[in-house]
Amino acid sequence: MFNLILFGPPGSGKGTQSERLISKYGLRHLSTGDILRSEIAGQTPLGMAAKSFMDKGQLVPDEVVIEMISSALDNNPQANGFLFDGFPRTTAQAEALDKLLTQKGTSIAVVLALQVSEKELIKRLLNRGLTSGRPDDSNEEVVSARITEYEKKTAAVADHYKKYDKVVYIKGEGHIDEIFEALSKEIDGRNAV
Ligand code: B4P
Repeated sequence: MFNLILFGPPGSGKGTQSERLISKYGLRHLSTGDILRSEIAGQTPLGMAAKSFMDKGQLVPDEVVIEMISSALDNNPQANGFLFDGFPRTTAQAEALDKLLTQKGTSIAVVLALQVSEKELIKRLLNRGLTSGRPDDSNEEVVSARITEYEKKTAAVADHYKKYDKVVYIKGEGHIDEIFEALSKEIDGRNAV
């Protein structure tokens, strides 16, 4: 099994690059943002609870997303690997993920961390907000709140995996194809998929 975390601040290109990586490497894509948005669209109790946090640019509580990932892992016993996109977002989520993977006899192979300046992040998210209809992309205050949440709670996830020497930084600005090539090179270099 090859398990990869695509890491980075909101708007760094995680969703964009994930789509390409899963089609190249046949990994199972687990995006907590996508799962939450589909719960909201289905107006489930979980979705309604998550919406109030997401609309303000805040993280959804750990226990909710950990439970979602735990079910997703159980529901995909045949996967030859997972690409985690937007998860883990706190140290508690990272510790829970490590534990879940250990129980399945596997672990995270690498954390690919996209680096993008704050100015570019804000530009991309507000730009996506013009067409996506995502309430969290449409308001500069909410976009800034998401970046603050990232700095306060999510940046520490990289420190967690640095302890195990698993973090590789990739420049996330420039042409989407070039960034994809840089990410692919890291995966190919690990000869894993
Ligand atoms: P996510 O759905 O994970 O969204 P994101 O981080 O904002 O976006 P992403 O990074 O994937 O977007 P991308 O750059 O691809 O999270 C949304 C919310 O859900 C969170 O705020 C939180 O409330 C909640 N949530 C999700 N997971 C959670 C968790 N684990 N715990 C708690 N809460 C959680 O795209 C951005 C734009 O940039 C696009 O328009 C794209 O086209 C553009 N772009 C991408 N690459 C580019 C490039 N190289 N050049 C120019 N533009 C580019």
